Amino acid sequence: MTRERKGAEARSPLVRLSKWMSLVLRHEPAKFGLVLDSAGWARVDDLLAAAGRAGVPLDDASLRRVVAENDKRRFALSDDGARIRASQGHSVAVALGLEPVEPPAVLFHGTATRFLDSIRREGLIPGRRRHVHLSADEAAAAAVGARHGRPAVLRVDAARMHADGHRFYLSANGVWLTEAAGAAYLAFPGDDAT
Ligand code: HQG
Repeated sequence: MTRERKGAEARSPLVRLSKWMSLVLRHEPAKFGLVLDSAGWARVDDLLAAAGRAGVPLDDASLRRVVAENDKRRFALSDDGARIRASQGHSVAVALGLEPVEPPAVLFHGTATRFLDSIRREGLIPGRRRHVHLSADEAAAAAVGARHGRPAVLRVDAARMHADGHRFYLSANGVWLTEAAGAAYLAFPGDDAT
């Protein structure tokens, strides 16, 4: 994504609302006076009230547009439409209630080249989030890596991790999640793939 395009996106009102919703529903509910339940759900009415207090122009219609139109489908509504949560990406402690599922044989993780030495030593760790985020799609992983700097895409031997007992989860918006991935399961750019 070019700098210009990124700037244009950041200026779009719905993107700005989505970023605020991510901040509140993934990272800082308490700062905005919001309480999430243990699975990460907030009452829509409470989120709208929190927005009002924060001076964020979020109303019921724009919230539902963000949910429906968000590029990565980051948010989900409960069946009755009364509650909302982020589908993944939390730093606050939530139990999303996802069932472990068998992953594709190979998954990808996008990162920045400056993290590679550390990842070779420690493997992939979740940092401030609850999970390591992986993608079935190499190009999508490259885009995630590019957010952090010069992108590098790692191949994750998900089949072997799964065989070794590591659990994988698929978020409602298609992101693969696992707790950590040891360096032995990773192939780095330039490694011999054979
Ligand atoms: C790196 C986006 C040093 C890791 C995306 C990443 C994703 C290490 C950074 C979601 C490391 C954490 C998450 C180690 C991992 N040493 N660095 N041992 N292990 N790292 O933002 O995966 O747009 O928390 O490679 O689509 O970049 O927000 O994680 O570079 O699904 O909806 O530490 O965010 O979704 O960065 O991105 P992040 P991420 P949204």
